[in-house]
Amino acid sequence: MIGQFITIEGIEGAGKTSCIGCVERLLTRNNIEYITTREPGGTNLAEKIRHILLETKDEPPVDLCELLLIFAGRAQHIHNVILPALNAGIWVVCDRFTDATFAYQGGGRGLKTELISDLELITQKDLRPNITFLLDVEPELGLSRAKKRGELDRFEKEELEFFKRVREAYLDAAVRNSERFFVLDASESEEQVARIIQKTLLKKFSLKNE
Ligand code: Z5A
Repeated sequence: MIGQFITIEGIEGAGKTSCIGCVERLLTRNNIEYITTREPGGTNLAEKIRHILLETKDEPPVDLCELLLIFAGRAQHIHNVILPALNAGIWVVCDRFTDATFAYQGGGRGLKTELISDLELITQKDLRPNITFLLDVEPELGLSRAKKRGELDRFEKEELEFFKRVREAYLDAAVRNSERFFVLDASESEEQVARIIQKTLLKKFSLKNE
């Protein structure tokens, strides 16, 4: 595997979208071939699963069904998009990956970590991100940013306590996987967050900033 696998994580409204833009600009300046993708989603089939997951009007999936749908989409995404890119030397920038499952389905929903770890191993084997940016923000602030965008999806309608558990699970994961996690204070300005991300990538991958 030659390409690098970069993931961006955080609760709603943490600022993942602008963070991805700053990663893309740095890779472009360094003439690095990359793709940007997201989870849930990333392929036609996985985007259909995403729609089911975020849908609010239809029958809501029970927690185990939600978890299995997420890994079903992930299997498709890894096989059809992520691994072919990495194996071809193309970098992959992914808006959320399995750390989100540990945070939302583990921390938020309360599903067992061992169950998620087993599915992770079955679905990914040894595939893990090379670097993960966790945009950490108080749920109150993140949700207030997200709410300004209009209609809320099924996750965004959860109680504040749910997002507090998600945040704690993310921070725990960052401690357990400190070799690849970079935690950023996402209550800072978008410019400041972008500066730190670029600085981290420049150092980790010996890139140029010109
Ligand atoms: N999910 C799951 O449960 N399990 C899994 O395994 C996976 C996902 C992979 C969809 O994800 C849902 O799937 C997600 C968890 C679940 N829950 N929800 N909802 P998603 O990533 O597609 O959706 P999202 O989390 O809702 O994304 P988001 O709200 O778009 O977050 P964001 O990308 O971090 O926010 P943003 O669009 O960059 O920023 C939101 C607004 O805040 C925007 O107006 C910005 O201009 C503003 N903003 C951003 N940063 C700043 C700063 N620093 N200062 C001021 N204003 C800012």
